[in-house]
Amino acid sequence: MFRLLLEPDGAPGTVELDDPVGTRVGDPVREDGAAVDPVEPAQLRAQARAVEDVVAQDERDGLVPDEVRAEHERLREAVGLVLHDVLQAEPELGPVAQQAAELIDVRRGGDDQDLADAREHQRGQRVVDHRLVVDREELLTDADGDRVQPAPGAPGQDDPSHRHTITSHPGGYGMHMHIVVTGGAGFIGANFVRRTVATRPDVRITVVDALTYAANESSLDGVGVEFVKGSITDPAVVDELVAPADAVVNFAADTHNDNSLTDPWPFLDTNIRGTAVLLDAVRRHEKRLHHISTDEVFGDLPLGTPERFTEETPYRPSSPYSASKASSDHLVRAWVRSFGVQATISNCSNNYGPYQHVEKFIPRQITNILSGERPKLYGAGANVRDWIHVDDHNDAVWAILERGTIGETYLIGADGERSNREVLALILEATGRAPDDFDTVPDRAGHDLRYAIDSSKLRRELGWAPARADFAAGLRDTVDWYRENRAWWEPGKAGTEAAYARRETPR
Ligand code: NAD
Ligand code: TDX
Repeated sequence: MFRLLLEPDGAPGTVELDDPVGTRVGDPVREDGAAVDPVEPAQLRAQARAVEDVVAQDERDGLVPDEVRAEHERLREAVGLVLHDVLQAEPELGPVAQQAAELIDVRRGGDDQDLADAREHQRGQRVVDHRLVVDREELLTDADGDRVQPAPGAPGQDDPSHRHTITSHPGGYGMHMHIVVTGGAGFIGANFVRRTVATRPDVRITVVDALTYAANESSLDGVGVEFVKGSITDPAVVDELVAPADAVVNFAADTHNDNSLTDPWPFLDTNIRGTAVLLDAVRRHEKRLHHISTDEVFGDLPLGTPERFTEETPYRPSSPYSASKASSDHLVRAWVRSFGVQATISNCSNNYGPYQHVEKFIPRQITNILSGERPKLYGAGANVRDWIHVDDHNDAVWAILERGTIGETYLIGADGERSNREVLALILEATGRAPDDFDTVPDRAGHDLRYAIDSSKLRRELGWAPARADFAAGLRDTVDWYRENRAWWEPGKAGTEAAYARRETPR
């Protein structure tokens, strides 16, 4: 058991420890190693409150969960600074504060009035959606029966040497790592959250998502994570979320090339300014950032050559979308070099899998067929994309988070080059349609010809390899998922197709 002695402004004070832990600790020292004035602990002791008292007070005050967690973080930092190697004290602190947070979650229930109350309490317009803060056990019985088993020997599990290490250095996380996932209600982000929750029970996740048209809150149904509706362009929201976290994984972006040709401005705002706001926060709070980017920053490659993108390929983006993603990558590198921000970048090829918006190529064609419409191929369908299953992408993100070198970029790809015509042929086959049962529509302006990723650095240095490299099998699973989850995609389908019809109907 220990007792925290805090200075009134929340600065690290000191700690009293009972034996036997106490005998392992020398005199209290400050963060810089200097001895604490012996008079100070006595003064601090006079003002001190026990941890239980602090938590009980929080409960009485009805603090919203993030405020409790901020307090928890403050207490934890106070302990961590003084006692770098006796963090076994932390598990006692964690559950106490966590239980208080959960209690308050439960007490607040989930009706609209509670949400309105929560809004009043939130600084910076934060909205905590308590409907998503549910028992973590639920996630292990995935609604689809598609339970993902913990990977054997996954870092941070059953590894006593990591159990109590709390640090913002890669490879050193372990129990209680707390990550902020931006864009977690979108396609890749939601898959990342679901997979992380299912395979890494000791990682705590806070999702922040602006819930643009591209988001689908129901992608996180049954997943026990804190959900915050907010924009990465809002410094107050971002600052408050980053402060208590260990790391940020930035999936949030405006992502559809076709939309960026119609209206580029939201792309510049979220993808560029939003990334800058995140960088500013992780710099201030000295937190780890992993920035998710795309292979489209490299422009395109000629058809029919063996050439592939590498980490050294110069940037040559074609569309407003890819130019905004390229800008965001440059900002990350600048913050790493100029300010020592602890960041990594990954550039991935085209993802496919469940929970992808029906505006994107593969889900659009599948859901057209499932709605009795014909698939729509741009131009002659000769353009080549390098497909990767979303789970393989997200496993690579974890490899980089845990083992990546700060300041480095990693390309993620699964050697999945296929022309759009070839992909459509597989979809038609999987749905029992004739090979010619599709329409061709006017081509995309500035349409990139071919993307191809050389991911050998990631494989060599971090030991990652795609587990779902059989594209045809992954595509069949994806067709099945859309077939079985009509309620997920049907509400947005007609609106998406109406917008496409305006663009694709020759005038
Ligand atoms: P998506 O469009 O499905 O999801 C993006 C999410 O970000 C949405 O939930 C949206 O509401 C949210 N968002 C948008 N603006 C926001 C803001 N200002 N603040 C907070 N949240 C905001 O996109 P996706 O396909 O899941 O892509 C995720 C990331 O991966 C993006 O950065 C994208 O550039 C990158 N990427 C995607 C692919 C792909 O094939 N889909 C490939 C490589 C890289
Ligand atoms: O109806 C269609 N018909 C068609 O032929 C659509 C929607 C697309 N296409 C073609 C255009 C592309 O060559 O299919 C290919 C894939 O198109 P999208 O799904 O729009 O993806 P793409 O433009 O390649 O970009 C995707 O991969 C990289 C993501 O949307 C980006 O966010 C990611 O960065």
